[in-house]
Amino acid sequence: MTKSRRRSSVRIPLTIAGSDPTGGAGLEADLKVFAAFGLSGAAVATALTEQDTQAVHAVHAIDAKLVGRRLARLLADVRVAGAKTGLLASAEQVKVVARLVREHAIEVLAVDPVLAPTRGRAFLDERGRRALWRELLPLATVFTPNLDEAAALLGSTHAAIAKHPERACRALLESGAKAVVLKGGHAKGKDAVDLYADARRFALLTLPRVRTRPGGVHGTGCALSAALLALLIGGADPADAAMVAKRWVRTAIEHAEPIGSGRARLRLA
Ligand code: PXL
Repeated sequence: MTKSRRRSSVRIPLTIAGSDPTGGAGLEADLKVFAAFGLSGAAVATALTEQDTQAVHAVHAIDAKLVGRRLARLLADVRVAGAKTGLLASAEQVKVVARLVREHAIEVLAVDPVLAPTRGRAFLDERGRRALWRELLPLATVFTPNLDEAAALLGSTHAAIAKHPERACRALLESGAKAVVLKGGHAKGKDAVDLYADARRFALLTLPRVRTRPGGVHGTGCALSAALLALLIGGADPADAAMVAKRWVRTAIEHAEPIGSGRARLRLA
């Protein structure tokens, strides 16, 4: 019996990301963000994190072959409207995800280059970063590094990126990604400023800095890229989507709730 792929009109966003038991980041958070935008998502896990609200204590990568098989079976049957990647735990994982994104011609791809948690060991090593640059970023509709991630990808420093964010964006676009949102592109002052760039334009994404809860909040990066994906799937212009997603995450930060002894969890739903 041949299986015919469903041609459903339901728009399904896919997250390829790590699992966070606190529900504040990773695929658990992504699915909530999709739901908040009216979309019912699919998810393929790349790693099981041991974490609480204080820190990521350990990361257990899922075998890249298994990630590939789960993704391949899903994509052979279900047509997804777009995908985002979050935590990828090895060069092999990056490569298999890139191959399947290519083979299935996934046109909308948001890459959150999650290289390290705020507290805990790096998720992706140097080989993995090179694979991300060479294989996954050329397929990206948009990618969303913070200053540290941009510095790691460019072999530069946080300070140098912060000093010349436009130059950094141009260098980041050389990966082949269609657009970049450099988070914290202008880090100081009363405003939270990110920088959007694509081949034609730069846009400053400026909002008054929100007062976060003491101890900080967890999951903003995941929420931003999931919201971006949801908006891009809906056909939004990427620069507009970046600003709308940023505003949405700001509101989620304003309503963040403490759920444990450490960082507060964004209000995603
Ligand atoms: O915020 C980055 C991130 C992404 N994905 C998972 C995480 C974290 C940070 O802790 O645990 C699964």
